[in-house]
Amino acid sequence: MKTLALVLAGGRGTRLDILSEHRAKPSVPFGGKFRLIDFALSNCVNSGIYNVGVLTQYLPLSLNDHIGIGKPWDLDRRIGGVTILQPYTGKQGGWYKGTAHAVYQNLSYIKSHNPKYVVVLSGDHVYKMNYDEMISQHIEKGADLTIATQRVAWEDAHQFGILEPNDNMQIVDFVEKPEEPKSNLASMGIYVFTADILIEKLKAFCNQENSDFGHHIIPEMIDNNNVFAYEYGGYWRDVGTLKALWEANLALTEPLPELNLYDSNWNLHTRSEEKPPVKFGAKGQAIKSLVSNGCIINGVVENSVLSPGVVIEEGAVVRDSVILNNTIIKKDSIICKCIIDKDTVIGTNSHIGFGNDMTPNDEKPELLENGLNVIGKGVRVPDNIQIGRNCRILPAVVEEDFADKHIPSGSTVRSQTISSEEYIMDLAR
Ligand code: ADQ
Ligand code: ADP
Repeated sequence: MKTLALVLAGGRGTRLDILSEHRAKPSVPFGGKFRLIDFALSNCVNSGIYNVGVLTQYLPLSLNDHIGIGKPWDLDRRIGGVTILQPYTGKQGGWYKGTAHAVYQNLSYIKSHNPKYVVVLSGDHVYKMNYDEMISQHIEKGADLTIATQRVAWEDAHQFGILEPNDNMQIVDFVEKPEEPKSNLASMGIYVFTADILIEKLKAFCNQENSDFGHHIIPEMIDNNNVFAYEYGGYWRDVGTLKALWEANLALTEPLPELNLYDSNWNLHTRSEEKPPVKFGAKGQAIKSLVSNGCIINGVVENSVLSPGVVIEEGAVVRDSVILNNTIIKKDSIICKCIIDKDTVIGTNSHIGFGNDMTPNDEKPELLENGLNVIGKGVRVPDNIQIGRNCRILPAVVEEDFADKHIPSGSTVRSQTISSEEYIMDLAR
């Protein structure tokens, strides 16, 4: 039985705001040392699937760099292994439009593997899953397409493909992102296709650049083929919003989180940088937190997730926050409920997440209304600044907005990014 996995990694992830502005959503960091795509790739190898194509599109630089030749996932193989599939720009090609169109553009890659089954996955979901069990059900039911499903909260149901199976789990109805959902059984965007049928369907849709699985292929197949639901009861999150990303990260600090990263039967592989061990100073402490390699902790960290190379200086306090690689929190600063992107420096004696004013963000009220602040990559926040809640601090060429020492809740401000020389000097201090 030969299975090929195709990981859709081209999404823009607009609701992750500045975190996905310079990187594709699948390469957004997660859980300290990982990136979102590590889940799909690790699930593949943990399910025994060693032929994996990753379809990229939007800002693939950090994704390409991360995946490389696939060594951390044991996918660096002479035959098979991982292949990064960029959109063609040739005569018939162009940028991928819909998801099915993206797969269609790689028909020759699919055919070259001559698979019996094709598993189509999203590169930006957080979950552990053994695809083998789903493929077994697919074979057992004589399915042409099997869709993994999970119950979601009713208020979120409109964001998903919603389906209805009969008693035999055959899907009789499917609506992509319905305005008024009739059920809360959602498609997880994980599909097992019988390869011949997938190829036949893709060819039939070749003229539609916007063709995607949810809007076109699935409804058509429900009318004309055997499409079954596979019920998945385990942990699964589409961390599509800043709030969902923050919550899923912080959930990892619980004593027994739903997602166990320490399960030796299911290893989550990633490309790790060589960094020295975490170092705690005389007054350094971390409570209920994940602290990655290369961090230096001289202040206090509580209920937070720190990526590699983060420095917390003496007197600084970090609470309920996600801090990405190589960020420096300088002396006596207080950080509450923030997501801070990589290579950022927070000046001395500044307070981010100040007070209880919950005014939603002026530019993105729907994204920041629960008190969370987000700070972009490479931003330098000066000393002695107070920043309220629901604020966005964006990287900018020219520092504009820190004339005032107090940034009220709900603001969007721009701050100069630090130059690499300045940053290295900071590190050396
Ligand atoms: P969405 O995730 O909203 O819903 P879509 O935007 O089509 O659907 O993205 C699916 C995946 O493909 C994402 O991982 C995205 O990053 C990637 N992607 C999108 N366009 C791409 C392109 N042109 N090239 C490469 N990759 C691309 C889907 C289903 C729903 C289901 C949810 C579950 O359509 O039915 O409920 O997933 O999260
Ligand atoms: P991310 O913020 O997603 O982690 P990285 O810092 O890993 O991105 O960068 C991804 C890739 O992009 C690396 O190969 C890095 O060298 C390259 N890169 C990052 N910033 C720049 C830049 N300003 N110009 C050119 N290449 C860059």
